Amino acid sequence: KGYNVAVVGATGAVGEKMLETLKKKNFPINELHLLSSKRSAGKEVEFKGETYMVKEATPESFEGIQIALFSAGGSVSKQLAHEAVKRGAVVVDNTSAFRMDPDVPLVVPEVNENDIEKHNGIIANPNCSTIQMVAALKPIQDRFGLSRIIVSTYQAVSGAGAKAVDELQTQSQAYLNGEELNPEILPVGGEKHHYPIAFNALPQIDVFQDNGYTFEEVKMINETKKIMHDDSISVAATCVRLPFFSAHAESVYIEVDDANISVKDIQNAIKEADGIVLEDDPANQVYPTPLSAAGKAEVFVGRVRKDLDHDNGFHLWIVSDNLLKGAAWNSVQIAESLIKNNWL
Ligand code: 11C
Repeated sequence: KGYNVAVVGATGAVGEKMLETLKKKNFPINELHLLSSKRSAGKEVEFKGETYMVKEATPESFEGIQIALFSAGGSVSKQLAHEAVKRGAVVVDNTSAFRMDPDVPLVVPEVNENDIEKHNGIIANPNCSTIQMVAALKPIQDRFGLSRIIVSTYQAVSGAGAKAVDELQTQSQAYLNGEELNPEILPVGGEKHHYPIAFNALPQIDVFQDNGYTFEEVKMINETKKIMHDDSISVAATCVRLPFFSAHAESVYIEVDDANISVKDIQNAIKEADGIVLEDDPANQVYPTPLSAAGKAEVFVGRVRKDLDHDNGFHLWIVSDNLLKGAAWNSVQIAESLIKNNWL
């Protein structure tokens, strides 16, 4: 049996990965509808050997759709997700439009799959940098308790969209040719000031909030508490954009409740968790990197160390493909769970 599936934002970077993931997982599809904003409508996209015309998403596009995967930006989701639900679809939304809405489950299946059951038509997919962190920390929280997280991110340019990817490419070539860099996109498209990303590090992802944190940092803080069902965990984040294309890396300091546990205990918890791969062997220089994780669906963890001053403190290095587990793969996992558990 197949389902009528709509992919909204089918021509975008995440949309492309959605289609790749649906194909890879052999998702049961009856009809596939590829939708986009007006700007990208009319493009042709191939899926499993067939060519599909991308159509402009309108409220009527969702007649007869059972599952709608949205990744066309927050404004499209705000405009059309409820229209899709009204017409009987369940929406998995990859934008930040509804994530903190108490009526909308925010889900990483390895962490809080059962929250999906409570949906009222919309399920939110968290921010990419949040997803990989909570997926890796959940087995630790379950076994040893978790009271504090301090994270610094090393994020790929693909998280900022196709134009940022082009900007890194063009600037890298210009830099090596000794030409002017002319930054126009990063750190944030709509902001007044732009800085070069090539051979640089930008400590701003998304816009600044009144408290001095960027919106990316605020997302990591708030989403983590919601997904892990614990408002009492202290979370602090510093999010940084670096000049590579795919997969986000994170240096994470955690404090667990149990001060008697060892690095081995943490490693074993990670090793036994679904979807998480331990790559941690300093003697043989084994640890994950953005290049080694790109294109893969798992979350990779290495460099597990005990803090030298705090018995309950540990450091970890967490890497995952931001467009796969951080976006498309997680969304399709949610859709699979809806089907498997009869929660549609
Ligand atoms: C980035 N994390 O790397 C962002 C992209 O809320 O889904 C994803 C934004 C989001 O710039």
